Amino acid sequence: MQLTSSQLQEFEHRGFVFLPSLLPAGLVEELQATLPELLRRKGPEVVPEKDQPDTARLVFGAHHYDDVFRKLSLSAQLLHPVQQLLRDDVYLHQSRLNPKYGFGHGDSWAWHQDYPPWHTIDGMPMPHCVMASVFVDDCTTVNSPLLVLPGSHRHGLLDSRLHEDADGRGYELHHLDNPTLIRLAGEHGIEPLIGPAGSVAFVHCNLVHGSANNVSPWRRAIAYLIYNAVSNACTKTERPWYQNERDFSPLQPFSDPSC
Ligand SMILES: O=C(O)CCC(=O)C(=O)O
Repeated sequence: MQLTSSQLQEFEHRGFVFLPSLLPAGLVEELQATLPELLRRKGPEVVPEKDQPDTARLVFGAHHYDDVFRKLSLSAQLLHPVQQLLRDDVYLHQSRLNPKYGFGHGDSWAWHQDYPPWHTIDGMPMPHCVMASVFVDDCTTVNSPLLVLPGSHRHGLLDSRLHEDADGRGYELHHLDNPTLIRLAGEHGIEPLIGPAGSVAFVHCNLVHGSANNVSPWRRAIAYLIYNAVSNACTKTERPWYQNERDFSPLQPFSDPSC
């Protein structure tokens, strides 16, 4: 799987490139089958929804302890485009699964960029990092899709403030203020990323994104795999292994031809 030159240009210009139904159906079925056990997992790598201790909001690091996620993280469908976009060998800085349950249990995500905590806490030198957003479930207009501001990555690192709950919930999230959101949304618009399970959006780490509370009856799980260029390896170790990978060895695609 190689991106075309127009897809590479699209990534430069819009900050993401969306590939519908990229993954083989078999791998998507395996991901869906392994999800319930992952979502029952207990430990510091599982962050619950606020005021819902038994509902996972985020499951970090599944590629370390789940075979299907490990296979996904090494699939050529993800690795080759990311290597092309970053023009380098890559390692996986972080993976996280956001199940985004229905019936209002999957809470919203305020507008933010992902790069600030990686830069300030993990010591990632440059925004030379791509988030492969893998649709584990169908993402539609009604089950709270990921919303992006196309082209917003070109503003670089924006002023944002750390959410007051961030420390207590095991991850760090910087929120954009409303005047900045109004300005950027006016300039770039807002797009939902929608498509069937197995679709993948390759997203620049400075692209502004967020999502609403999922009040539909349908779960909307997305696995985010954060690939960093080996030449851009992180320099700090304050956060644990499941948020800030210590092994910077270049990843090689899994040899199974079905992946
Ligand atoms: O999955 C979502 O709805 C948003 C997640 C998000 O913004 C993030 O994990 O940075």
